[in-house]
Amino acid sequence: MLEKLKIGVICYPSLGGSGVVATELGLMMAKRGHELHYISSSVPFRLLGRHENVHFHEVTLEGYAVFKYPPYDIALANRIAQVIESEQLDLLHVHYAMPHAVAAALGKDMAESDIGVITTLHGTDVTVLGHDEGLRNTVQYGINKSTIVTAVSNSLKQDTIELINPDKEIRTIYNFIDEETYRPIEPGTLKKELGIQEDEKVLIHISNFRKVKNIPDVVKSFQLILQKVNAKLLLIGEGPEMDSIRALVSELNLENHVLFTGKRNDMAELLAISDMMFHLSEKEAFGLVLLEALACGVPSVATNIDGIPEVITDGVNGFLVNLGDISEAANKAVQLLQDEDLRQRFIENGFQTVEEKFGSAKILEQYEQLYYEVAGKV
Ligand code: GMT
Repeated sequence: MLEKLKIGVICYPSLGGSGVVATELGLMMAKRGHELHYISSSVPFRLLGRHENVHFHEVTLEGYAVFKYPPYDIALANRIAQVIESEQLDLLHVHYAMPHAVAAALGKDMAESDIGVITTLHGTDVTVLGHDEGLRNTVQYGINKSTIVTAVSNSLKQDTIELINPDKEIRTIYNFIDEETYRPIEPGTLKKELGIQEDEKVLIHISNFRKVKNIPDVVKSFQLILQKVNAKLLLIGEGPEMDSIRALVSELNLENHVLFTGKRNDMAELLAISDMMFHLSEKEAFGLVLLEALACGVPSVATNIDGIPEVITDGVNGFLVNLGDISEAANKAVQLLQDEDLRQRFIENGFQTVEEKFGSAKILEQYEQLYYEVAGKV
């Protein structure tokens, strides 16, 4: 039997995609008997509560008048060094290059350790920060200092090679689905609770409301859809663009048709009442919510950019549209919402996609192999 590993995980604790992947992956590894040590500023959301084989090491930082910007990255490196030594870790798995890959390199150096570091790139750490002259070299440094680098899609792998020019090979390991959480369930009473009529179709958009999510196009396209389909648009999440989206909804007189719910934890329930996911991002390395929707039986209309076509195949398990073409997006949405046979076909094909490409067992095995490789225990 293979030895159980002690794995240090560095990730953002918030609800963003990279944090979700880091925690779900860690929890599944813990169930396989490995010992997981999360190092972060607060307990990652999904780790709240007790989980066997999972430990949390908080990064603390005292305020000090001299600091204009408290040096979180340095405090993180300091904590990484401590945990490498105190827990005798076998490897580090870092999610999102900035600042985590750099902090891991520094922490490893401080601990005078030869521990292996896996860095998983998630998207904007390359596709946005890679364009920032003030950070590009640092992203490159973090990647080059890692032992193994993975990207969540082939598209992100290609973008990293072109934008960062790393001296490391990059391997693609797709994101996966936690089948216990994301599965079709009975709709229940949520539709009624949200004030949605039985005969109204439901379109859902879930994101962190950042500019890259291009939510104005979702709202403008929805206005066109309303000319043909009686529907409500659910906007789930929070983020910097929230105020401008609310203003746009009001300017277009769509208040009675658009529901802002804020952040929610009941994703499977929300997806159970949804007929279609609407996701018109201008950058998207993978699109974890599109995969979650497929697993819950909700087909998407999404933009044909970056890693999205690796999850959604146009005309098979959803529709892909050109970025910025809101009438094409509306036409495809109307087609999907008015043709239940087509929608059912997409749903069935979606289940097949999830099982064949993104099942947790398959992806976990790929990560576990990497863990043994990097820990020198193959
Ligand atoms: O932009 C976000 O939605 C958050 C970001 C993150 O790192 O938390 O998401 C990225 O990682 C997700 C998980 O791998 C991917 O599913 C998202 O596509 C990716 N976001 C972008 O590329 C914009």
